[in-house]
Amino acid sequence: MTEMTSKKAIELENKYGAHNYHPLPVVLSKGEGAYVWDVEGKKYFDFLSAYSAVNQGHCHPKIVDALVEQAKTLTLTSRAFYNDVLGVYEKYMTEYFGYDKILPMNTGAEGDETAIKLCRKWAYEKKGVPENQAKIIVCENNFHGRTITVISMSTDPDARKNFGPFTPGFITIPYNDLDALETALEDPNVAGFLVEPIQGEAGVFVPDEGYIKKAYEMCKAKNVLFIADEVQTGLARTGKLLACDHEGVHADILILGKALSGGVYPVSAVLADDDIMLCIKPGEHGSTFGGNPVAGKVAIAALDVVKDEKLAENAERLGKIFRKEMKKINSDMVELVRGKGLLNAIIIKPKNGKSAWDVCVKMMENGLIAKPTHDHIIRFAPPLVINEEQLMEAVEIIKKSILAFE
Ligand code: IF1
Repeated sequence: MTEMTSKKAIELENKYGAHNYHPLPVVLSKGEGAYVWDVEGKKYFDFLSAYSAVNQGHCHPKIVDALVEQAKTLTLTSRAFYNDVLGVYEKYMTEYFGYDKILPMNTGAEGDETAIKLCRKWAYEKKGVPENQAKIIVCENNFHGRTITVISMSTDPDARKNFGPFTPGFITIPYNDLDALETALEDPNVAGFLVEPIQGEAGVFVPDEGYIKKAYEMCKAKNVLFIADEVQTGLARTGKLLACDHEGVHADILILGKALSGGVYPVSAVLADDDIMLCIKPGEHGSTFGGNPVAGKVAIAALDVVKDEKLAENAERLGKIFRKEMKKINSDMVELVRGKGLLNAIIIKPKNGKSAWDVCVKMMENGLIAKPTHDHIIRFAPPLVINEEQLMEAVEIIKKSILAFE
């Protein structure tokens, strides 16, 4: 095979792949820890972490070893039969997060879909909501995935345009607005409140202190399920194991994904206690790959790493340093810095026609990759294994890149 080049790789994708993304013009071919390398061998800090899927760092040896070992032994049985990994994985997960049961799936969107089905089932069979009348409250500017029902909850025109008709049964309220939640909770047919503890895609929108706790309490008072989508904020990203842990909230339904596998395999999970989880009976939900032996072994290794390497503590400590350094940048392009742990973002005010995209291209040239969201926001989310020395080196690259536009 002739030598692969970045140019050739981009041409191949343009010619043979759907155009459903607009990637930064960098072609990656190797990853290790906080670093990735492009086809030509140039090294970069990865400050996106595949949208928080590689919290444990690229190709973590312990997780890759678990993948390889199980892949050589038994990859998939389907759930038509038992296997010797799933029960062990389920016990590990329920003890790790403090729930009676787990429903294993593959992608984050499948996790959200599963949570919606569980919530509706519980509403009809336990809360007594009339058939087909269950409603779930969601927030404006949410991101929960790309399936038809999930985009039915979205307020983003790009996510919805010409994909209708949409799934009914969702009430949309402003994020971080307890009065709006209180009003929406007056509807007796409300079954659940599905919320991101921090809105990632919206631009790392951190709600007011106490919002999640108060929202949880208001839901409990109305016998409404509090459903936390921690696909992006979970697994140490915000400085605690779960973002809900910052406020001591134990969601009725917890949705995990992304870093549940350390980025080596699609693994997602929904956790709940028996009174909710046992509403789904045999044959009422499932997935070919959900809970497969490889996923189980990979997830156990990925969660061991989170605990053994104290990733939450590292994210908490280095996140504070990162935000302090970002606020020191002497440029009016930096309008705002916000985040929690190592999930951060800066709002870029365009200058001389230069935007967040131009800053990202400049950072790429300087050895750090990140991507804008919603035009003017740059999300910074390095792998949580990054150390202080690496972080400070990355901070210098970010500063230099922004000041290049002065
Ligand atoms: C893309 C965004 C982030 C998520 C939350 C569920 C899912 C996601 C909170 C669905 C997935 C990914 C999807 C990915 C880019 C990325 C993303 F920009 F799309 F919105 F992170 F912010 N809940 N987010 O963030 O999980 O089905 O993808 O496994 O679509 O390009 P998934």
